[in-house]
Amino acid sequence: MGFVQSPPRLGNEYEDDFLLRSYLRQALPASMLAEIESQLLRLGELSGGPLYALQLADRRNEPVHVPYDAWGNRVDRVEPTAVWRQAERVAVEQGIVATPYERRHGRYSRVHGLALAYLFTPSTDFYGCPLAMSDGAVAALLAAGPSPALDRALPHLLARDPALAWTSGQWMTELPGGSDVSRTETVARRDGDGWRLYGRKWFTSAVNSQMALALARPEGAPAGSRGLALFYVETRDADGRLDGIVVERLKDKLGTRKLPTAELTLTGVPALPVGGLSEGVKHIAPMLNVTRTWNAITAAALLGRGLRLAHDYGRRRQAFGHDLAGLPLHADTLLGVEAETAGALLLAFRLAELLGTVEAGPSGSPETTPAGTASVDGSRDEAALLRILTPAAKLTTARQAVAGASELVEAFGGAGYIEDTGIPALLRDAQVLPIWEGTTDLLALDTLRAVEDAGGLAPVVAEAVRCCAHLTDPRLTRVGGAVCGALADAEAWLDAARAAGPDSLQKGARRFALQIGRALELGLLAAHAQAALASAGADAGRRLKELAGRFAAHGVAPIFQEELAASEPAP
Ligand code: MFK
Repeated sequence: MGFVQSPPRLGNEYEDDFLLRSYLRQALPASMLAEIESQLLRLGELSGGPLYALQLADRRNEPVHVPYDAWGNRVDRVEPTAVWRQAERVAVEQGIVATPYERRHGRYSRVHGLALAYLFTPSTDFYGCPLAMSDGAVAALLAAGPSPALDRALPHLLARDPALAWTSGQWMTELPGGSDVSRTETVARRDGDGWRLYGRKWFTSAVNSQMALALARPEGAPAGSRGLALFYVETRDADGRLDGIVVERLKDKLGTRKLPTAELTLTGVPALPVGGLSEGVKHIAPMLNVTRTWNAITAAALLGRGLRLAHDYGRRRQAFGHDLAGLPLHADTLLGVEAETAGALLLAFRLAELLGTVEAGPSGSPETTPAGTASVDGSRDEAALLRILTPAAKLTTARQAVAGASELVEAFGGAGYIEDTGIPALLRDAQVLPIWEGTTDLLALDTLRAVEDAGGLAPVVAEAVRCCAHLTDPRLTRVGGAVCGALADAEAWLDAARAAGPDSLQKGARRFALQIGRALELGLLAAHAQAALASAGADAGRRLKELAGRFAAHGVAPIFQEELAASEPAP
């Protein structure tokens, strides 16, 4: 037999992740990292070992919708894949949803929980989706205050016992609108024993969740989004049968094919209002913000996974008398993806830090400041920064995931295009990230709104200043200059676009949001590299500095120069 290529392999996904480990070393108090590192190592081993092997072996299987039993009874069973059954158990045992709310390490518990999610998600065929929604459901229920729904759901959503654990769905999208939910047609009707929902939900993720949060319009409520209310729904009755819910079909999607996304008809499912009978969008917003944070973490995680596979493959694959890894152009291409991955990871975890701080509330415990950083002053500023960065980070990292996944698939040559290598799924799955939980354009508009609500870009500029304050390396100092310049341009654009009117604001919103996201990624990367130069050893510091330089060369300024010129006073 002639030549046979050995496939790419993964090792311990925590041990082999230079960027994640470097970030956690800087961001977490040393005593905390020492305490949680054995769990990260165990999950890294599981993710790169048995879970990845199962994922490859289970590649062809997809969830199956069984509408009727053998005797003609409507059952609407959805049979998950083998990976999902395993993932459900691992997620609960590792406490991926519970960790941020148990707050064993105060505000850092959110970083801990999302570091677990980061390691877990790439090997579990998007089981991160129901986990993200469950995490978001906890956030929304807590934000709405004491309620029977909260009492009922919380012990299940935060359970560490697989026998008790639930996940949550998020039912918003309907035929008239995915981005614009104000046209929601689902109606909530009050009858003798409480509220029931009637309508059609067009995309509902993870239909086998035990509960969901759903938007519906109470009968008689005004049109538009303010007339919507948020409802808590349990999907099955005491006998385990779907209660007032018909699963019409599973969606035939481009990617995330292991995730049972379904079309549902609600035929009177019992429901409890959450937070009153209006302003449903406002009440579901905490859920959206949490799932958008998960989205950003997942973008970085998928890029990291693809990079480790590509690096391993590069060491196994020979071409032109070298292994691929030794070919300067191949190495340079991967370095470009690694630079984008580093920016995405640092921004996604910065979001996690802010979420952890804001969740603690103003009286949260004053834990030690992470090494190499200074905290933004005041919880109000942190809340404003979190509000702006949530959409900006989601949209920036999601676009990076798609571009990076495309590059990574190409790094395998033809093998990257062949289904049973498992590589193509990387690109298909990445493509969901800029779509669900709000498209890039929609989130750009949300970024703009959040900036206006904050009275301008001051929280973002303060964050950039914080990042650049301790830069001393000459190259990193130049990088810091690019960050501040990009944000000054963003502010100038905002003034000019405001003056020009709503159409100008809308037209440039995507470039504006990307400029914020990319500039902060670069600022965080420069600060991280500078701190590593000082403390983590010359090799790590040099590598991070090279990544910062490469990211800067890619550019952080999508706003058009002509748009800025319009803001300059006439000569
Ligand atoms: C592993 C990866 C994890 C991800 C898994 C997730 C899988 C889930 C699958 C899905 O369900 S995907 C579908 C998700 N759908 C969306 O994300 C909806 C996208 N559309 C939007 O986000 C729109 O901007 C929105 C529906 C919120 C707009 O609604 P409206 O009807 O125009 O309401 P409006 O007036 O914009 O906002 C109402 C209030 O909510 C305002 O407050 P005020 O009344 O005080 O002015 C807003 O400021 C507030 N609000 C809106 N978005 C907010 C928010 N507040 C905080 N954070 C936000 N994100």
